[in-house]
Amino acid sequence: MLVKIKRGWELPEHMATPEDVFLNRRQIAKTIAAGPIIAGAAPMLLAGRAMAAAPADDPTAGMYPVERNPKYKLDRDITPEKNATSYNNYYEFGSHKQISRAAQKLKIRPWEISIDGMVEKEFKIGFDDLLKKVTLEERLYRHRCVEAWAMAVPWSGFPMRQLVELAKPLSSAKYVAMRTIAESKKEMPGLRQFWYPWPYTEGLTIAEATNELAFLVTGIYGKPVPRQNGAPLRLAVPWKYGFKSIKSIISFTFTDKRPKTFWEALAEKEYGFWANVNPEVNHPRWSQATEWLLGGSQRDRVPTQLFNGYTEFVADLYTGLENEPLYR
Ligand SMILES: Nc1nc2c(c(=O)[nH]1)N[C@H]1C(S)=C(S)[C@@H](COP(=O)(O)O)O[C@H]1N2
Ligand SMILES: [Mo]
Repeated sequence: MLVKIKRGWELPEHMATPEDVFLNRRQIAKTIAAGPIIAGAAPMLLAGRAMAAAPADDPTAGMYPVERNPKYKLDRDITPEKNATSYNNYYEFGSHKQISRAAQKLKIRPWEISIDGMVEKEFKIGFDDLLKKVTLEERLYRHRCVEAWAMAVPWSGFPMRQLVELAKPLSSAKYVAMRTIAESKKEMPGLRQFWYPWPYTEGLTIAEATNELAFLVTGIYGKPVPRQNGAPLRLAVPWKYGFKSIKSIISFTFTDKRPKTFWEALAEKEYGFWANVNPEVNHPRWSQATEWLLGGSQRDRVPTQLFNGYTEFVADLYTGLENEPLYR
């Protein structure tokens, strides 16, 4: 049934080459009958319509900026804030990139997070109470979308390991599954696209979740993370394709079964559980050898790196798993 649908989830195919991006943008503009037709260097033009990155109503605004952890270094400039906060993937608000305005409808308080499944004792915790139990820091991370665009941003947040420690998983738990809020079609019009397997879910092995790089994000550019980037709590796993970095998380479920993720449920031959970045393993429909940087031109390509440049941190997570499809 999904195979026949020529919308939403097929768009990444067209995003792969500059020519197709251009064509496809015109299609999108027509399809959604909204906004100007965006040509050429789309991200730069879009900058003019960028949303403010720090919602004035965010009760955590006073907590930022937090101290930068100097351990995580970039090999490229930080992406301009206006680009990272106005060119987004967040399908709950629409299957295109210009969702930042629509995302302002998301209600981010109260925000209750459920810790459940194979843990010593299941519990729920409000986001603001969770913040009192963790230590925030800033990290500069690269981000590589499976569609071949990339950015480099200063995230604020805390190591996911801290959340796993609070959760106290049983030793039999092997994975942690995460879920995005999907409560209101009014707030999230993308939920009306019934052919997607809502809610958006993702998962990691416990070993991945406790790797030092796995980071739970609460801020960006020294401010609370805005809704379009996944407020109030989203994941950043920079060695994996961007779709693993699930936004607006409401639950962490510990389990001994590998969770089926949103993109896997949609197109398992194209988007798998592991989704580690590898320039030598192409997507079935496009090359992963290079990427373009938000804020720049789609014609200026830079080489993609194995594990998005984070091999030293994560390579040992995958020994013994060589027969798994680790790179999609
Ligand atoms: N809930 C949810 N999380 C999501 C997505 C989404 O559509 N819904 N898109 C993913 C993809 S494909 C990418 S590349 C990143 C984009 O994050 P950004 O908009 O902050 O750059 O979010 C990921 N997390
Ligand atoms: Mo992505």
